[in-house]
Amino acid sequence: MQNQQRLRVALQKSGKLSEGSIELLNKCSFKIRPAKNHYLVTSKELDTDFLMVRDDDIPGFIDRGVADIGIMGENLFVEYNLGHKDNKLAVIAKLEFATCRLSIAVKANGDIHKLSDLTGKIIATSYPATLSNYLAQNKIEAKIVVMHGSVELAPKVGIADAICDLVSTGTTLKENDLVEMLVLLESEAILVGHKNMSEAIKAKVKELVFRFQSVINVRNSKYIMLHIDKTQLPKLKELLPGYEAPTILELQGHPEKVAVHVVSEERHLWDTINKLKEIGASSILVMNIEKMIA
Ligand code: PRT
Ligand code: ZN
Repeated sequence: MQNQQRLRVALQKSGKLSEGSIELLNKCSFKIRPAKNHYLVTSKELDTDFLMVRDDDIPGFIDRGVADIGIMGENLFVEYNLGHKDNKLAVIAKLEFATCRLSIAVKANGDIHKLSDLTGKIIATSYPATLSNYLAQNKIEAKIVVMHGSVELAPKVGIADAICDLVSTGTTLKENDLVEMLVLLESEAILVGHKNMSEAIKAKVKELVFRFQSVINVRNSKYIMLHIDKTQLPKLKELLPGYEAPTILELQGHPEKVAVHVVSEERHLWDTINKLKEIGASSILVMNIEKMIA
């Protein structure tokens, strides 16, 4: 695609979003190799400039028109929206990585067990707007202490009675003798853009989203090839609900058998393979899929 205006994409330079963002873009042919002191990475693909910044700066970059689009956590998007009325941000696509949740957690053996117990307590968080909005909606009056990192430490050192922070596996909470009490929001990486883009930039973003979707659609799928007796085909279709009808090919010298190619969800892969063996499938090959264009 040839057009004059460069596409400016803000990415997290280093952190929980950067690896997933770069992996996704590289699968879409961008060939990004971030280096320590490189804050601007250029690509010939769609004539793109990548601005490598802290995630906290990404919404502001897009809002002020310094970047056209950017990848951020939904949690940050929500926080920015609440703190910046009339901003110019719009969600373009969900990217299905960096999933986590913003939760309130309390001391494992403490006296806070339910939302109403937070009345009059102190809660430490890096998400003050989201938390205060949630407390107001639930008519809870509590004090919010803003911290920009190590939030899990706050109850231990007596700064707060509870925390409101991101949780993924829950290991950090456990290590700090905290338990998750309630979830404020579920989050994943999202592609966000400026509400008013030129037609040239819109066309590039459309192409980028198409490429992202081709990768995301098959992220949890495998391409399975196997040999099987023709009489077992009805059972096989039950075991491998593919996106499309499976490809069935004759096997030379074995008129009773066929080769089957199918795209299938990875979720229960080993379980499925065992069931395939039970109905006599052989030469089972399982392959990764990079992209699938519908
Ligand atoms: O330096 P910079 O400002 O760019 O990075 P940062 O340190 O502010 O952010 P970073 O990289 O920690 O997170 C960026 C985004 O990744 C977040 O805004 C979320 O959208 C997403 N994300 C996904 C997470 C997590 N999972 C996550 N687990 N962000 C943070 N965490 C932290 C959490 O704060 C807690 O300290 O990991 C810890 C909990 O993890 P578990 O697995 O022990 O539960
Ligand atoms: Zn940050």
